[in-house]
Amino acid sequence: MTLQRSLLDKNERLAQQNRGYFRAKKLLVLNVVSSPGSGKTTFIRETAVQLAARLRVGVIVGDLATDNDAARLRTAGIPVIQITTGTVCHLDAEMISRAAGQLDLDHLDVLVIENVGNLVCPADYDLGEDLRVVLLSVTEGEDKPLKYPPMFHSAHVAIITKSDMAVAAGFDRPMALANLARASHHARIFELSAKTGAGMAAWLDFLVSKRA
Ligand SMILES: Nc1nc2c(ncn2[C@@H]2O[C@H](COP(=O)(O)OP(=O)(O)O)[C@@H](O)[C@H]2O)c(=O)[nH]1
Ligand SMILES: [Mg+2]
Repeated sequence: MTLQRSLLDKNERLAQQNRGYFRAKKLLVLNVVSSPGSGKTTFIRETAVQLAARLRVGVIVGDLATDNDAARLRTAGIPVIQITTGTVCHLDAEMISRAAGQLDLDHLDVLVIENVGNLVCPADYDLGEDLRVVLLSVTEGEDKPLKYPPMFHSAHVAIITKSDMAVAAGFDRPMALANLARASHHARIFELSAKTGAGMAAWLDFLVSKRA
């Protein structure tokens, strides 16, 4: 067995442990993945803030370096743990297990994990989430789903973000939707702007129904 294979097998075991633990705590767990800068932190912050009256949301955020994202989320009153991975380009199930132990999970309904920004490494690592959520911003090119098939194929939800910038970016919406239909054919698709709030209501209602 190759080293890579045994690492992935170990991750899979730990991910299943996480999943069992999170289920027992009645937590809905999201693993949010995308290219750097497509809007993960902003989207997670708006999701948590706008859900606050209905569900309590905590966040684990991963980056190679800095705790900037955790600081941004904390100022919005969101319980958050930052993981810095150094050179590692993804989060793994063991990191999540350790970070989750630092959150008061008994007082949360939803745990959102912001993965390290890239569309390659995180695809192979189950974290024990219920839903893998991939973001595609209107500024990054409609063909990303075709270029990164494992990530888009494994997603349960695909979200077109920064819809407020679609015209300025010359976003080809029919093309993006066609590409998502090919690469993420079983995924639920939402289109929204975390900045203006357009489209957020449908996403929030979806989360509430999933948690129930
Ligand atoms: N216009 C617009 N800008 C956004 C939106 N969401 C995020 N941004 C901006 O995109 C940049 C990167 O966002 P960030 O949340 O840090 O992305 P991350 O690297 O994926 O976590 C920041 O300048 C955000 O203000 C959006 O819905 N509309
Ligand atoms: Mg971020």
